[in-house]
Amino acid sequence: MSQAPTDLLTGLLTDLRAAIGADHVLTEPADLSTYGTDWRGAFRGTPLAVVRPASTNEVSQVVRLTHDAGVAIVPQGGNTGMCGGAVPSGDGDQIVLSLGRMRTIRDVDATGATITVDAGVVLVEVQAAAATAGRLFPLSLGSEGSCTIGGNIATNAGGTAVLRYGMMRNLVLGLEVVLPDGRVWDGLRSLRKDNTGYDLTQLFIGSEGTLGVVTGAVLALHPATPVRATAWVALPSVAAAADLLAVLRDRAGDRLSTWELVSRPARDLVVGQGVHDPLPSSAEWFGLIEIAGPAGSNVGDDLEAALGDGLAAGLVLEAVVAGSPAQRQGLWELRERITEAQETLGPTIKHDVSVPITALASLVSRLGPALQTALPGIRPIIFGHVGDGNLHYNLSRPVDLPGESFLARAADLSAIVHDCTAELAGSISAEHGLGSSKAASAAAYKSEVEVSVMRAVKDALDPSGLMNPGKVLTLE
Ligand code: FAD
Ligand code: 2HG
Ligand code: ZN
Repeated sequence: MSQAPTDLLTGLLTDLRAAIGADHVLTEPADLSTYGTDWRGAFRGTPLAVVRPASTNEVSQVVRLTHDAGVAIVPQGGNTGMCGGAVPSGDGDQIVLSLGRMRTIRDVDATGATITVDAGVVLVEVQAAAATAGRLFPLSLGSEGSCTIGGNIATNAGGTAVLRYGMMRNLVLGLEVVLPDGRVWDGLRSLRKDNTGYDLTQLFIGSEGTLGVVTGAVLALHPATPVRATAWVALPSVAAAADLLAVLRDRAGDRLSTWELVSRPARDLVVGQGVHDPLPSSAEWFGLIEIAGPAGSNVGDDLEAALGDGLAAGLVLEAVVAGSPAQRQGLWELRERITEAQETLGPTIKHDVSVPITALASLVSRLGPALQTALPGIRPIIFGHVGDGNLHYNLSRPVDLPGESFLARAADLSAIVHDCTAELAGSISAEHGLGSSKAASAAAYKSEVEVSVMRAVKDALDPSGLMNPGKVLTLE
């Protein structure tokens, strides 16, 4: 429900229309509902308005006007986030600032191996521009057709190539940011080395829109890897998946780009929805391996040797290797379709945890019985980036339990997952961030010292608390 705008808010909307054009200040209920709801419908808010500036200068004007009016801003990219970070509160008093009109690729430098883009450019467009220049932008996510570079930066996104290239923070060289008072920080440097004090670029990465609005970025490109060898394997256990990482690395070195884990219920779910299963094994665990290299490289030999070692050591039960691009695509679908497939089981209680790789098996073996005891019939759909020690331990309701009753149990079920993760020296958010849904939990698992330093940083940059309030840090 929308609040009746006061004179101040009416004046603000008039000023915003003058700054960026009336067509780009949205107040129709249908627009407010679209921008106020995340892609799953799991988080719903009510924006006061949605603003769609087209340039850094316009973003700066918008932020200055809202700051002066004391109105909070919620930056939004593709709205594909998992934790409600881009969704405003339900009070009708926050403005969603969409970067959707900032879609320019400003520069591609194949020699310097950089690309400079607006924050609203969609990830797949950056990948394509890099490929056209004979380079690779390696960030790879299931949402790459809709998520934006600004969102990837704000969440420090991970994905399926982290074990080779690192997370988004390893791929960003420089940033342009509109600060909470409207000033523009131009840090669009393409330097590989720059030790001139505190690293502001890294500070903004992963800050989920709570310290400023990212408007542009210089990203690092990598050599293209057109030759790929891809396998789908059946595994005896999670411990074997962790051990196989060392075998894969021994054979492929840094050419190993993907090592993903899929549980049997997750595999069965996507296969049940029509994805071809080339390995109808009754194993409990499966994995997707990809090794990639430049033209002329023998990644196929590396993969074959690694699979041979894995089979001999009992770490792999069976394997199938893609023989064509279409088959490769089919294997990737077994992994990438899980998120969407799980939504058909009712509401999902998501967990994005990481532990040291050697503790993965322990995490899984402890959580299974604990969750079944807490809620008999609960259906864990487990998958993730095993090479990074990162599992998505997602929960679906027992078949006979209504979705709402299941969601009412979210706090105690998540506490089981998060407590166990913490006992194993892990993190309760490996790659999705905290948003609004995990801010309180994160504070509970961090030391007072760490939380107070984070608050000090927030207060220094955003003393009025108007930049995405209630995300990352709880409201006090
Ligand atoms: P949004 O959802 O719009 O926003 C996310 C956060 O960033 C919010 O806090 C928002 O306020 C802030 N923000 C957005 N743009 C800006 C900006 N320009 N300046 C400042 N703050 C901003 N994530 C992974 O890490 N790994 C995965 O493998 C992965 N796979 C996914 C698969 C699917 C099918 C889906 C739906 C999501 C997946 N995600 C994954 C989550 C999500 O796609 C990423 O978090 C992505 O980085 C979010 O980008 P976005 O543009 O959609 O951001
Ligand atoms: C993935 O790895 C994403 O596919 C999505 O991070 C995870 O659905 C999820 O929880
Ligand atoms: Zn993931």
